[in-house]
Amino acid sequence: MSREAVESLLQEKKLMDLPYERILSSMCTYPHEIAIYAHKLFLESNLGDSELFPGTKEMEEKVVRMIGSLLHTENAAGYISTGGTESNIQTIRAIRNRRRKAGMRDMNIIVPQTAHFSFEKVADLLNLEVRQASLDPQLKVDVNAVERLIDSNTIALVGIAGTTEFGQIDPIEELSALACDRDLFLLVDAAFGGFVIPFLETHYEFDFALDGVSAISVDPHKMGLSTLGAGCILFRDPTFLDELVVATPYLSTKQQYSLVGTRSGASAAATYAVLKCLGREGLQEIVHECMRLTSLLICGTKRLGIFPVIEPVMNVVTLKLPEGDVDRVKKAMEERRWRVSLTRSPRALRLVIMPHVDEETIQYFLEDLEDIL
Ligand code: 0PR
Repeated sequence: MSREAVESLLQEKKLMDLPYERILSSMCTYPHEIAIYAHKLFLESNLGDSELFPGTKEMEEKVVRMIGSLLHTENAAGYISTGGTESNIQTIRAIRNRRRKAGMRDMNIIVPQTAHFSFEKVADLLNLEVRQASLDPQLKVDVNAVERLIDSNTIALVGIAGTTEFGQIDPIEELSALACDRDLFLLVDAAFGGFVIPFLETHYEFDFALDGVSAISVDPHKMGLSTLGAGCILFRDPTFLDELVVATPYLSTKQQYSLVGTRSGASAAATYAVLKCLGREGLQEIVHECMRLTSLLICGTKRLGIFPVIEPVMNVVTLKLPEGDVDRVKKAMEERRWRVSLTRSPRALRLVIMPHVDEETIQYFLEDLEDIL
């Protein structure tokens, strides 16, 4: 095919994809303009053989340090993963490998019922039992339930700082105390919340400031406005990275700790660029605007007699609708070109107020919701 023909084919496919403007179901958004610039500039860079790309490697190291410092330790070791799923697999794999070396078998980990479905992949790939702890009425994990599930084969606890469905923060402080007390690894899955919680007006303890937190997963490709394919893994104890190492004898780089081999440096560069460009102040502004719009949305729905399942902690809103209405409202919204999602339990309408949402969008959405109801 000619170049022009391929281009028009691509344009045709692009038109089939939805623009983000009316998408309220996604934890992704348009990357920041500087992220797009950086991504293009480092398109061919491969962190899987990082000695060939020392500039990219340096940016990755700086990102790990910057995110570490945001999360209260500059000495954390880690790398830019492909996203939250790889981060969850790799952090749990590190502790699994360490315990396996010590002779442990039939290991289990304990996650909240609200854990992301990536933990199903963790269970399958790592041959671990993943036990689900029940929640309290505010949809945070019940720490007593976690404690009851611990046995001599438990190697790790997981707390979520920004649950996928409800945007809730588990009681990480209590989980941290429990992890210290029982000598367990604690992973905080802050894939979504890592770039939100530090900038909220309410203060939450959820990061390395707590002694029991062993590892944190944060995704720059969600609220960090980076390009897709940017997660970040951080271990408090750098020796956990050694548990993931394989030798790569014929490469210029002699070892690798990432799950994937060839690994795009573009999303690492994009993340570096956004952090440098926005800094904490810029990120805070974005979070504050998302939270302002979240409040506006909630005020509007309350006026319609629709109340949230929990008062939003971050920019995730879940709305209680009369039994039987949830599917009808979702379908009617989709007919009006909105994209919304549903939670599993309790069943509710779920909206994520990402940076691509503006005040006008909230108003149009509320008008359509009123009309449909
Ligand atoms: N941990 C948490 C708390 C998450 O919310 C997610 C993804 C992950 C881990 C896994 O991250 P990756 O998808 O980067 O591997 N949460 C979103 C979700 O499942 C991901 C998403 C984003 C899905 C945009 C759809 C979408 O349009 O809803």
